[in-house]
Amino acid sequence: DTDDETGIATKTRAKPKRPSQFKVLLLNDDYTPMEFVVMVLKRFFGMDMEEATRVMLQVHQKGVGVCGIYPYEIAETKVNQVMDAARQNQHPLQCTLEKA
Ligand code: NFA
Repeated sequence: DTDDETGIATKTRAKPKRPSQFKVLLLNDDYTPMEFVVMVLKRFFGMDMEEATRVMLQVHQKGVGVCGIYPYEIAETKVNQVMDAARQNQHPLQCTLEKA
């Protein structure tokens, strides 16, 4: 770009950035049934039984686990889908976002 006042070239163009990615995290609690967590991971994150069970157990044992990494809008939609399903079934399951 060229500065209007001085004619000196200045860097005002935006750098082309990749769309930022967000981790969708699932948090452990003492009450949500393991089967419900597995169902959520299969339904909203496209996991098969084996992967869903592995991620559920990781959350159960370590307190938190990554369900997937997505662009912001998709990650937000998945958090809302999980939270809606948990609320409808009266489970305290918590799902949140974190910048990857
Ligand atoms: N800790 C829950 C139980 O023992 C299972 C669970 C796993 C809950 C992963 C939330 C996330 N019923």
